[in-house]
Amino acid sequence: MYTAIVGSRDNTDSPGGMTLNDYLNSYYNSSPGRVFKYLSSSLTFWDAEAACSADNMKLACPQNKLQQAALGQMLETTSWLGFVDYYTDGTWECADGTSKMGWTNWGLDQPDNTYLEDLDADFTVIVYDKNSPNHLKWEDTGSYDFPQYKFGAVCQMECTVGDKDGCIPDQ
Ligand SMILES: [Ca+2]
Ligand SMILES: [Ca+2]
Repeated sequence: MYTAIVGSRDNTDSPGGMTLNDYLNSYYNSSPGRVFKYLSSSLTFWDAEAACSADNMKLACPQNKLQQAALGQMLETTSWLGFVDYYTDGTWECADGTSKMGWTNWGLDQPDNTYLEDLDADFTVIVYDKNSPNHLKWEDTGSYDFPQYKFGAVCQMECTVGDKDGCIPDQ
């Protein structure tokens, strides 16, 4: 699926004698990236973290539109992502400590920091609901202290593009 996205780029000449496609491929092939895996089970945030860990993965923190598009092709249910703001309310970062939230894909009126009326929302899901304006967008939900919501999960593993199938560049 990813190959098709890259393959659709223009194949015009670029300086240095390489085609643009060759240049992009050589660049991507040494780039850090992420490979993703979708878990359809109904899990609390903590159980989702544990399920990813069992596969030597972490909850996913997509960094750009390419990675987001890959998630969109995998999902069948609303799913936990790895973005949390339980360290500092309003400051979103990846729960594994490796990356901040740079590029964002928040849904309409999100994040609204609301969970069960009076609790801060500490976690993030990617919505899967074709009837919602937030379909495949992010929402904040769930609480560090009072976990009860259950969703699917998206796990990620760091990788080098070119070394692993399905490895999507972070840039
Ligand atoms: Ca919050
Ligand atoms: Ca929310």
